[in-house]
Amino acid sequence: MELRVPRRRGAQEPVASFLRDPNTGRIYRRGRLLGTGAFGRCYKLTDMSTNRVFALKVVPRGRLSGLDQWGKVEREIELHSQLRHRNVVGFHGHFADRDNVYLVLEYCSRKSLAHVLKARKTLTEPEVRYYLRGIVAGLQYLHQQGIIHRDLKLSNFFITKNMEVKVGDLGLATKVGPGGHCHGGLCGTPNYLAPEVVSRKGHSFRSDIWALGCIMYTALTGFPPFKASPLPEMYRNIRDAHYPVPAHLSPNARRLIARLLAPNPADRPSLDQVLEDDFFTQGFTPDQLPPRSCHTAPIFTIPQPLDKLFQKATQLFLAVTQRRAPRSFVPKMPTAPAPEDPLKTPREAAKEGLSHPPHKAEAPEGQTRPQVPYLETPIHLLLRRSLRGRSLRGHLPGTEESPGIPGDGAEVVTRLLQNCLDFMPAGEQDPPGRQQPVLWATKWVDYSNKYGFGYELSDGSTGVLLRDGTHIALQPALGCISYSPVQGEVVTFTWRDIPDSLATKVAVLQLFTRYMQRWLLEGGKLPAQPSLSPGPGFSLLHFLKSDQALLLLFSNQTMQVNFYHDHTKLLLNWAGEEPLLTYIDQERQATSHPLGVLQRHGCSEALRQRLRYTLHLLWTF
Ligand code: 9ZP
Repeated sequence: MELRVPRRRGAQEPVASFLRDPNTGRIYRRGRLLGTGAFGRCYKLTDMSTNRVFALKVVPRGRLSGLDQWGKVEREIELHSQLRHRNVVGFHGHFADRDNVYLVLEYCSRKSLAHVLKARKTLTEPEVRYYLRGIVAGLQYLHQQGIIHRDLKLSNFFITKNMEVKVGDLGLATKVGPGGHCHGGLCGTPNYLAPEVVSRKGHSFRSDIWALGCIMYTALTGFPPFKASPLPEMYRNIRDAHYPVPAHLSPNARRLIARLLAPNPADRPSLDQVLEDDFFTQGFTPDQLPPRSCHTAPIFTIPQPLDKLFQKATQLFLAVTQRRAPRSFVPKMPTAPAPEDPLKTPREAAKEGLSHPPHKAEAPEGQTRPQVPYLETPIHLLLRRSLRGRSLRGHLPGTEESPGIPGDGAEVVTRLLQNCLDFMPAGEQDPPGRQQPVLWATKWVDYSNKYGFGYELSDGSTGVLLRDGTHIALQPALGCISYSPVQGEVVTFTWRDIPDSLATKVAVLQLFTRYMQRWLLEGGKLPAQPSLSPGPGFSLLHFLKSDQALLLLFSNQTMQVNFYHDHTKLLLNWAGEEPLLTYIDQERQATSHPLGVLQRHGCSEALRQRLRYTLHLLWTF
């Protein structure tokens, strides 16, 4: 016999598995429960005709019995349905049935910033800048529309699959007139009450700015600035902006928090001023965050002293490129080695300059865990960046609008690999290979959003593909610096005759070199091979990063692909006339095969997959 338990009054009706929006005729399939808010439950939702996924907010009509409550949902719908901004959760429709009102909202698969903070405890300053930049952009938009959010908190910032942050839940939001104040009652319990709200003087745009201060504080310290109990004491602390200041925050972070948490709303910065604050302008903000940073501390943190060096180098770099360079500025670089002694050993270098102990890279393979920005940039951005560089400039018919394979090596490499794969038999094992020394990049640093992409080769030489598309390399074996202003042209200098106009670029090269020598571990066990040193014309032409691999293409038509997830690598070198493919496996064992042998014999699935992915990357050039 089935026992039927009578439903409590006010308890929620189950939500149907399929829902039809009578206005559009769309049919949705309800997915799993995402969570429950004060208003009701939220589910994953799939549009059956398009397979697009949404987040569904279900507000039970039982809860809306009061006119007031009904008005609130209506207002949320009216406000939210008018909005469209990349940093505000998208509103995709609403409908109702006998039991519920349904809001179809943008689905954010990485949950909210509250979830991130719970997993991470605290966030780093670059991450906080990244998230705040998005939140401020969304908030600027809301404020421009005359909307005060009134309930900004970490759990209302949702994160999409590609790590974009979206301001959501406009349940307590209100639209104000030109005066900018609203004295209307505030139902619900906003999280971060501003002093003027506690004192019942009304909520203004600047009350949202106060909440930003609380959010920034919480993200950096792991706890809110004003604790919940006892309540009267908390209110007093809020009115006095009296909160503990943790010593570990940077002075810039502390100063911005203090500005945001000014007791007098008029003293708080505007959103524009927030972005102009030293906290943003003097610190590194990633263009993108890797998804793993949702649960694991990021690996891109720049050790502070190095960051300072780079800041200094930026100023010098800009000074030179804007032709306002002081004539002798290299000695002013605080810890750069003197020009006549540029190549100190890592140990010597470690003795000077940076005062903190070297960060132990915990990467299983040592390298390829750069502590400098590790930006998983979408391919199209990299492509543009790469095209913006010198590789196509003035040499090839391709333009930014018509990419195609650049004819500078990528074309040759692409054809070779394509042929090899096309004609390879379906063998399942690699042919017997040989252990052969090859030249490869053992370390790399992507700081291309500011300076360039730096690398160290197995012969100990280093190079930087600079942001402006030029290339500079330090070749100790040849005792020279080579500078390549455009692809195919190279000038070499000894330390004595470096022209003033190149001093800043040399300084940047030195910084990269020192950084790689001191902070990065070798990416494999292949012995260094000074005998394989490339000639002075050698340079990095392109780098391309996808979410799975890094591809490097050099001027002598050699190529390297590093696969992040298992640290395996593919190298394509030339042994005389013969293209040689080297595979570095998870055990860091390098095995080389002439490409022709692979083509005739076939290869293992592991190698085949990597070749296919490499081709896929090459085709995106
Ligand atoms: N939560 C665990 C506690 C069970 C989740 O796993 C989870 C997963 C989500 O996506 C995979 C998710 C939320 C929680 N995503 C999401 N939630 C939203 C949302 C978009 N995406 N919103 C869009 N506008 N408002 C928000 C809001 C309501 C739909 N939410 C969440 C708030 C509480 C639960 C859902």
